[in-house]
Amino acid sequence: MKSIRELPVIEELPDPFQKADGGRVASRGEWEAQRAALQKMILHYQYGSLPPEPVETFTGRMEARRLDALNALEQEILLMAGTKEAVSFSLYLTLPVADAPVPAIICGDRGWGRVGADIVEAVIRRGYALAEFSREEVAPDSATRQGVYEAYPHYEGGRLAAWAWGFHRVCDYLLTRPEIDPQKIAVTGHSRGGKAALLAGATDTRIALTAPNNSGCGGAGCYRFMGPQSEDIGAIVSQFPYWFHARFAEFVGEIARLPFDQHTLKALVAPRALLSTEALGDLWANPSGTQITHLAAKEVFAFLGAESRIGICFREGGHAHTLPDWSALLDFADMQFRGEVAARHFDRLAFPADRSGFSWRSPGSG
Ligand code: GTR
Repeated sequence: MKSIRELPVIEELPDPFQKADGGRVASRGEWEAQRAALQKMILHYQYGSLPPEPVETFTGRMEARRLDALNALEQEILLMAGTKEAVSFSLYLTLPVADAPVPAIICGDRGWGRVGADIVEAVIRRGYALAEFSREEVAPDSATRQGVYEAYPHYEGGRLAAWAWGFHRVCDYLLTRPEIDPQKIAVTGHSRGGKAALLAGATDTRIALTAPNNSGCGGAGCYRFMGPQSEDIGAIVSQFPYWFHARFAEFVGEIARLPFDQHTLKALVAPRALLSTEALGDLWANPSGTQITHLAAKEVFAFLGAESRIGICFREGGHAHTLPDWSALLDFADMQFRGEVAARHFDRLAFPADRSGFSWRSPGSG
């Protein structure tokens, strides 16, 4: 990979169809290789690679209780992943009692407390399982090298990559459970948890639906185009350097040299489903820039014949993962997983739809 000085200045959003050899992707058959190259580039410059895949993800103790009012079962399971020095973290799995396998939603934000009872009820009544873990048990939200960093002492990636790995380990486990539909696993999270969920979905094709909430800078937001009062690379890297690979800080003041932007990360999810839920009052999370990455990533979804698989949903209000955000996710998931007619539109824009962020279009669209 090139050093930052060797990278060209690109003022607009970089073209995700541009190949390293100078050509441009022209057919769908070329996308898989292009996706792999883009993923490598994003991990190299921004997050660092994910920790190694463990030989096995296995379970320790399990406690279960019935939630009669919801006709559901709640289990607390200790998950262990790794080889010699296993990383262990707990998972709360709430399962609706059902005759057939159900879709599941993984959320990594349990360190901030369990998802509210109103949200659990909404998820279960809609026939989805909820799998909650705490990212901080996988790797602490600080520079301290614990959790996955103890199991892999030479591991250099930042916390977002370590947390994405945590989502993947929950996936490993859910795929062993006959109650879960293996084709219908979704991931979500709020803010820094949304950044981790987006990275998890971008890097693991077992994840069928990726739904970052208010994820902003380092997530679904945009580095090059920002609304007023948005968090930028300088702010995030000075406050949370350990979320990223050390190399990323070189782009502070040099953002036009970044060979991608967050639309590229979103594009890695295609043609699987992606929903960004955003709050208009959460200016720090750059809602207008998130609309721009949405429109740019949509070019890739359209190219792959999956235009209806990318959605964005704005609500009034501030920085929080609210019941309306979860309801939007459930509506979108019903549409994607169950072929239900959309209960709402997921392409309603909140800002003027000028596409000044990028001049390229998907190959073949003229
Ligand atoms: C902020 C940070 C944001 C966002 C947020 C959160 O302080 O600047 O990028 O991650 O924390 O996680 O709530």
